[in-house]
Amino acid sequence: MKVINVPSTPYSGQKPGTSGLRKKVTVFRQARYLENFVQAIFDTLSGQQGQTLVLGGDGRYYNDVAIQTILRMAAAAGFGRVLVGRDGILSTPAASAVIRKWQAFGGIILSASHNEGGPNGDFGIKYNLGNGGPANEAFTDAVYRRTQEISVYHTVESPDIDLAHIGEAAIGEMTVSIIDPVADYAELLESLFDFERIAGLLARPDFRMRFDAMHAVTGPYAHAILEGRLGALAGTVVNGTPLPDFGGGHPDPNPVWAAELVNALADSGSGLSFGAASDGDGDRNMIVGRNFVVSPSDSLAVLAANHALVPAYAGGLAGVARSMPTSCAVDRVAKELGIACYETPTGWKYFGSLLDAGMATLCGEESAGTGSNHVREKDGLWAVLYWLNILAVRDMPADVIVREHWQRFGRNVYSRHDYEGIETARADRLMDELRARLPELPGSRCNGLPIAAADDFSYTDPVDGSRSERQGVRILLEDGSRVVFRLSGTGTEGATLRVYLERYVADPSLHEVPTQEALAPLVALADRVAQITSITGRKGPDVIS
Ligand code: VG1
Ligand code: CO
Repeated sequence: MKVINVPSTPYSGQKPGTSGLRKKVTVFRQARYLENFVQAIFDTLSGQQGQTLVLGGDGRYYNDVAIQTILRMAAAAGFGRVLVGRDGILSTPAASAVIRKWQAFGGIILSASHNEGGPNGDFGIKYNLGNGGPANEAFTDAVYRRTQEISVYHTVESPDIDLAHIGEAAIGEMTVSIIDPVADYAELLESLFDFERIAGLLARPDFRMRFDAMHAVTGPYAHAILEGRLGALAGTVVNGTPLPDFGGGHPDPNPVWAAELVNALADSGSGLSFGAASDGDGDRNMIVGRNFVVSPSDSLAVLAANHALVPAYAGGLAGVARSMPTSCAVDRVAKELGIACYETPTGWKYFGSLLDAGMATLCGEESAGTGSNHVREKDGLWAVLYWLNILAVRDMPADVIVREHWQRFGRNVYSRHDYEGIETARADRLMDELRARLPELPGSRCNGLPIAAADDFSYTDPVDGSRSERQGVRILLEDGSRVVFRLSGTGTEGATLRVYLERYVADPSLHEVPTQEALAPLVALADRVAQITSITGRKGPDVIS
């Protein structure tokens, strides 16, 4: 096998964000762009000679081209074997499951997740370690540094591998194993949940479910697991064939981009009792009851509170973890269970050390991500099956389960407001000015609301002691309400400002007040404190979830 050394020069801006490197397809298609980044990953690793790499993606535009490039470079880097999903498909949680099951050295996942796809859409790439989880900040920082000094990448000459059929091929001395992208993952999920009971629920004539795969990667998984192993009616899974451009939409399961599903569940004529959706790469979940969208923060709390009903977790939870902007609903459950609740920065990579150390069993983010120690990624279908397992045992609709939860624990009314595509300079100014005001806020009043504390969140990993600074501005009111501000680290155009709003309501007679109404005073405070309208020129958010 002859390794070819191709001279290269650095590109600026190859800095991984919240979850890997995400850029427009047009950026990734520039000569040597992908190669530089992949080489930087391989240069940052050590000891990969003869080892196994897992490779796959969400099937978006450019997936096929990138996979062939990476296969050749993996051969040049000395990997002994690559496990690649058939047709280059692997959902993010499935990739994590495969890495763990086959004790691979690591994995490369090609996805820009919930971002739109197609020739003018987004592409992304991230590296996962041998524990199956996203590489930590120390690793991604090292990769970034390497991209800034790269002068050569290594590849081999070899024709494209046909990935359409399960089997083995070779590139030089490296074996390419084309695997069923669903099998290992489905087997893992079956080991966690009461499939018999869920199948019983799905067979009931009065229970009808719809799963919207949003033309993204979960289609084949949902077909095989829900309609195949669990016997749900054919047609339960909609938009179930992955398309390179996701049918022109954003594969983002929120009330805006999954409006069709939400509307179907609000229409009593549809006969549907339960709805769910997942995102581009299959790690997010949306749970919808009849005329009721479950807030992801509530979902995490409900899953924790009901863990005893699910075989894999019936023995108890070691602890739970949530990202900082996620509502504190799960904290109340943890308190009652007498277990620890960790608060981490945004992004799944921060949960890995807690899961590895056995300190947390369930983790979640407000952005529709929930998961457990079964893999090291958030997992969309896992969350859907967890909910189905609870519904099957408790024999109640999803909305009743959430309402009962509020009765018991109180309700953390919660919403996120996103201002997308803001000019970067303006967004930076907004955050800078907000940060500058932090010292004067505690003890002051804004719009009549007394501010108790204000800071810029920083985190020290309790396992390895690593520190992450500037992870979002928090304003805490005297009544426990919170407003959090941060800029997105997954966008590819301008900046996205995320404003997270939370208010705790104990009184059950107030639980049905519409969310936006209940949060209106906080929305006004957020605008005033951060000068959102005046700096961005926007009248309101683009997406409310
Ligand atoms: C967003 C979410 C974050 C999530 C990340 C990756 O990041 O807020 O909670 O972990 O996306 O999710 P940001 O930096 O844009 O706020 V996924 O499903 O896009 O991989
Ligand atoms: Co995702």
